[in-house]
Amino acid sequence: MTINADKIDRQAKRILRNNDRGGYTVPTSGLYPYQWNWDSAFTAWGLATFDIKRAWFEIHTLFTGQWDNGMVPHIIFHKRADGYFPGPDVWGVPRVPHTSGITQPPVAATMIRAIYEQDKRYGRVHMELVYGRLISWHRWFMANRVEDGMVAITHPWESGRDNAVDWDGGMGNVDGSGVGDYTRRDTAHVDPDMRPKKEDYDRYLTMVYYGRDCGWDEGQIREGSPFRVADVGMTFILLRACRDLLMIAHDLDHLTDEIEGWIRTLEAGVARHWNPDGFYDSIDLRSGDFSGSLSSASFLNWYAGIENDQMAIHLHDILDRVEFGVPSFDPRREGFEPLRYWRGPVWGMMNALIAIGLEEQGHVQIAAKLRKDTQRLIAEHGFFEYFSPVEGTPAGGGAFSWTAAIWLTWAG
Ligand code: 9WN
Repeated sequence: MTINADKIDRQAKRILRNNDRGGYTVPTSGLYPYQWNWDSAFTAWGLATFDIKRAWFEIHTLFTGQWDNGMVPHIIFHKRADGYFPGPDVWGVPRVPHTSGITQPPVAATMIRAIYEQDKRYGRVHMELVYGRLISWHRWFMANRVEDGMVAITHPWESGRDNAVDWDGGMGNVDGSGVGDYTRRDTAHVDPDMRPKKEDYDRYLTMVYYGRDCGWDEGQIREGSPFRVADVGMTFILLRACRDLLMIAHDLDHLTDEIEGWIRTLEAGVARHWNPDGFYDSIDLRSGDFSGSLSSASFLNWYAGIENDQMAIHLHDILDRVEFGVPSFDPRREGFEPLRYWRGPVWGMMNALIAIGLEEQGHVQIAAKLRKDTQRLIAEHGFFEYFSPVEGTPAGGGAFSWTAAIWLTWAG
């Protein structure tokens, strides 16, 4: 198939414009009608390819959601919108703009650095404004979430990989039976077979109610929460983000000791994520057990600046078995579901992060393959939320912002 890159570029830009709600961009119209944290960071990176002013605006609106303790929430509910559950009333966070009570993978420093480096003259003042915001967010992570150098999550939604196999053990401790009646909205927009199951949702809500009943107090949640898992994806992403923040600090002539300390701590944590079965893995902090899940997040080691030969062997083996990049769960394992959300499908932005890391570490051929795979998926099927890594079947929401953004920045 010949790819008409100009036409697809125009479509990608149109998607970002259409998903603009005035200063912030929704992941996709209908299914996700608010500003999501890591979606917004990817989107800003995409916007920067054609409208740098709007890209910085996206970043500033994201930080209007930042809590006084530094946490940047996973959803900012700027305006009332129907069609998504749980909304601001359920989270019960007493601030405006309303937000959720949990965070999401901190790709922001990395995306912001890319935007800044694209036009430093224009970006300098924005970078100076945002720098302190990033520092406080990372400091919040280090103080509240880093245990033995690994980043703990308190809810699967924080990982950005909602129903990944990584959380099965930890979610087994959560009793979802008392959650009562509620109406999901996601399954009204997309095929329920491509979304988390009802028993997953019952537990997600139980954990939202738990956090709300703790008044979102980090200490209380750390002590009592039934779900606390060291997320290998979060550890890699925060480590990478700290490295980018360090570069920004040098550029702005800020002190760097604190960030250098964070990097050392997280590097030590990466070693603890090594499952003796031979791959990077998440760990249930309540039981101490590894999740036993080789996922796309396991392959973020290069993105975090960490070389590993065994991971390279796994990567080649897995890519030989599927057509379109890195699946969200190991296709060699029972339980691989090519169309169920984070239990098998391939996500364009995960391919992008993995490939960026691989290329930086000199694995240029495999990085180029991931890019080509992603390019084909988008060119042949459109800007979907995710795809089957086996057939390329598009799934989830369409006209998706981060898929458009990675087309403009990396895949296209
Ligand atoms: C819950 C918006 C978000 C992404 C996540 C993805 C999905 C939400 C949901 O959509 O999560 O946050 O309702 O399923 O898993 O990565 O940020 O695109």
